[in-house]
Amino acid sequence: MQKFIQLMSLRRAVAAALLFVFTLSIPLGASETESALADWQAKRFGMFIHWGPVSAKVTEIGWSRGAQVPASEYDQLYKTFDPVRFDADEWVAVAREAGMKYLVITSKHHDGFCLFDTAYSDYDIMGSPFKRDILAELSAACRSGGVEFSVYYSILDWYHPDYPLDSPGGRGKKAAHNMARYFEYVKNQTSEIIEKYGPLGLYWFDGEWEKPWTKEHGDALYLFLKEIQPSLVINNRVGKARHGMAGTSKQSNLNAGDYDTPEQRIGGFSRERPWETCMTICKQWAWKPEDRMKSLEECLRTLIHVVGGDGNFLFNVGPMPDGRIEPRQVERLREMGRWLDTFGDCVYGTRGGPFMPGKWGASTCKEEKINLFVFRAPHDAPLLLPAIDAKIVATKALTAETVRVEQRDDGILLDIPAQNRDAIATVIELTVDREAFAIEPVPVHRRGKPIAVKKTSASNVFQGRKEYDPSRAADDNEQTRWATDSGTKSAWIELDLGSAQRVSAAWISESYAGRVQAFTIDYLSGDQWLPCCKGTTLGDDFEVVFDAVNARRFRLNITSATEGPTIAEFQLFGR
Ligand code: H79
Repeated sequence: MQKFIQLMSLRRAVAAALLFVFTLSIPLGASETESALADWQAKRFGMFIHWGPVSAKVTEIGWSRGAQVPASEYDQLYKTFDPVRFDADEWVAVAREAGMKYLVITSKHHDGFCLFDTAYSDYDIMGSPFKRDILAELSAACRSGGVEFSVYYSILDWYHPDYPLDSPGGRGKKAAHNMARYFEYVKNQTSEIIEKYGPLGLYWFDGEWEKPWTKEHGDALYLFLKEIQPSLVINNRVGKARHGMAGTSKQSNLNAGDYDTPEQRIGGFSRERPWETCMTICKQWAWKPEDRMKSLEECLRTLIHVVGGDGNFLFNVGPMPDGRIEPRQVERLREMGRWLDTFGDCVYGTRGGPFMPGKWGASTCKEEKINLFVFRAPHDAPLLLPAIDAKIVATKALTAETVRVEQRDDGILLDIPAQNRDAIATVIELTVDREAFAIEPVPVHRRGKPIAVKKTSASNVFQGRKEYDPSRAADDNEQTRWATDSGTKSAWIELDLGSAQRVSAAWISESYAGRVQAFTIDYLSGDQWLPCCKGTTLGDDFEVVFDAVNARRFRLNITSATEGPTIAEFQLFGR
């Protein structure tokens, strides 16, 4: 025991020394990490796979334990898990056909079940009737199929007796737990995975937010794994620095892994810190029959928006209990791949910008080329992109035949005739007179800048929470929103411009498109609210031009909604 303690403290001292070196001078393996990060960023598009015995219950992986499925039943599911149609080469072929360059599979999700043959637990695939090591077969298939193999690992573990929290969802507590011993289990398994199936591209951690995991655990695990494989790329969920589902990292915490992880949402434009949006192709992470599947337009525009924001896109499928990826999902992925066959050069190995992504579209760049992906131009006018500090020397329309591009002092005018607008994205290549990545990134307003707002107010704010207050609809950021309490059927949001201004157009983006059923845009004249526009549905891209009014206060007055309305942007324009 004495020896054990000495050993532990020695280890801790070494870890502390390493941590000191890591945080205050040259990061451990900095060059390997940097080049591995750059290689991974160039891949841009990957496949996420959430799978396990729970697929038989068609409920959500990890979270349904102790909720929709009693824990005692959940924990026995592996005894009948027999995915006889599992074919690793087939999965890898689907990823490749989709244009995905890497793959991340759940080695162990929150439910604790191990999809691989582990020496440290019997709750694994070798205890199932299937008895085939999924990770061994998949990593081999990836290597021969030219797709980089990576692993997801849940830090929290509702099943393991040493991990303090239990299902449902961590609300239960285990009687006899031992976090120090559990930490050894994590180290044993994560190193076992590298040794057996590595080298890995990424270590994709998750479930770090619960109390038992500390920043110290995160730092120690990060250093431990980088020592085994210096080229590993580790996500920010190894530590305690993540801002919830937004996935960004708190700046105060030096060791926040190598990149940020927005979940089920598109991350904000960022070139400073690598990031990756993870998102499901349907609603669940695990398979569910007839789960609503995203349209091809949604899938591709999400990919384009992410890449245009300089992020990677990790797109999830949950294979079925028989081992196959659902055929309609395979078909959707192949459709994405066919688009990428044509436009892959504008995606892989590019960086986001210089025109920041939004409802209008997105842009990527490489060497002297800028690729524009236009989703929507104004209905009644050419699209005006802001001015950039470079001269356009050539333009080439990659989808439409005729697109007029005119570089003026106030910006770049793109005239895309209606019949030449592509259903997914009109792609236009600009060649500039310098390295495109060096051009300062600029936000895009299809009609020029909206009128500045001095103050906002609203009839209702979702749970009174600051992150949903009305200013979020006037911050020129489509990622944030004003929200109202669930069950709200009518509501208003007001923009106070500080002084009377000429207003003749508005742009509104509803976050959950389809809730608003009737509305007016009103302005205050004396002590009377008068309408300047009336309408029924809004959707995520409502644009209106009306007879100009001079006023200081404007309201979007929603008179009928199916559910609490929520608005990403409410912008006013003077021309
Ligand atoms: O594996 C998939 C999901 O099962 C898993 N992450 C993806 C990749 C997932 N775990 N939790 N969640 C999804 C949602 C949990 C959200 C919350 Fe929280 C946990 C809310 C409060 C605690 C995350 C951590 C957001 C704030 C803190």
